[in-house]
Amino acid sequence: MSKLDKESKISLLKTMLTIRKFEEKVSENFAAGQIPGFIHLSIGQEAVSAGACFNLRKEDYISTTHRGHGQCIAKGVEIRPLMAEIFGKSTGYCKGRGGSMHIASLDYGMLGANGIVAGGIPMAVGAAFSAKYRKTDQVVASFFGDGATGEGAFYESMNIASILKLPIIFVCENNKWAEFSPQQVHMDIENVAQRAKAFGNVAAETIDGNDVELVVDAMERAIERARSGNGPTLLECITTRFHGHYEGDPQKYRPKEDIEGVRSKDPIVRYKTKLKEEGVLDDAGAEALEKEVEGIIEDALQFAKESPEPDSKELLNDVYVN
Ligand SMILES: Cc1ncc(C[n+]2csc(CCOP(=O)(O)OP(=O)(O)O)c2C)c(N)n1
Repeated sequence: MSKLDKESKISLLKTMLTIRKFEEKVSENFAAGQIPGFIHLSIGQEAVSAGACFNLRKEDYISTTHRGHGQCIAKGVEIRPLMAEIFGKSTGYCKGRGGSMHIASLDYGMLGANGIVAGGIPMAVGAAFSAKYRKTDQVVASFFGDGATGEGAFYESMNIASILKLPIIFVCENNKWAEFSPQQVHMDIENVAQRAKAFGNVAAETIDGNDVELVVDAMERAIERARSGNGPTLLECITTRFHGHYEGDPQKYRPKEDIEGVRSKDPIVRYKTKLKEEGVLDDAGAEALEKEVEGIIEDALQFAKESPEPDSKELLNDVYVN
């Protein structure tokens, strides 16, 4: 089990709270018509991002999906330009061109969110190859959903990573849904981790992804394996999507009990309770932490709202086709 000290535990809770409060604000503002484009939230899945990125270094790489705000935050990117990007403003990480689904911040090793399902996986393998070739000791974590494991890009990536023993961790956030299809409709096996067997040199684990310390532990093993040259791991984190596939999704396809039951699996409530039982945090400490996080999110929101729209004269800047 994890040997986390008090400071680390509070830091994990703070990361999860930051993701939750950030996304709740995004949800609110999207519903109010303040945010352009499509929004997919990871509310309920925060323990995967927070736990998986906890032991990554700033120079390590991640790639993520259309549901990637949590991983950006957990990797340490700044909250103001992240919020501004979602609002499509010129002060955003990609100057408002990327929006929610295409955030990248190379200074933090964040290679990109990706609207193409499984699209980030081969890019992560390329980064892992580069790290191995350059002998930089960097590792890469590539995040994707259970649905992405039906894509050819996933298999090609696993195969090449296995053959070349690349320093990569394939992190599957299995929330049991791919858009509007439950897992049993698109997979004839119980666990995504079983898919690793086809590749020889890929370690695999399935864990409760709503237990943040379990995620930290499993990632520690996977990072150690990757950094010591022993190759990739497929880490399947079972988790829960509280909201619909996209914001505004009425979820008519989803059984009522599934929607109503999700709150009982809240990874934040669970961790807060655990930390209180362990004496790491008391009520006043928890409240102060929440207030601090709310302040950070409120500041980012104001920054995003007050930031200018991109100038149409700059439309063709940073576009690399002719
Ligand atoms: C190549 C490709 N096929 C289909 C889609 C449409 N699409 C968007 S999200 C999604 C489901 C993804 O499910 P999963 O990988 O489990 O991620 P989750 O949404 O559960 O986080 C699909 C099929 C797409 N964006 N890209």
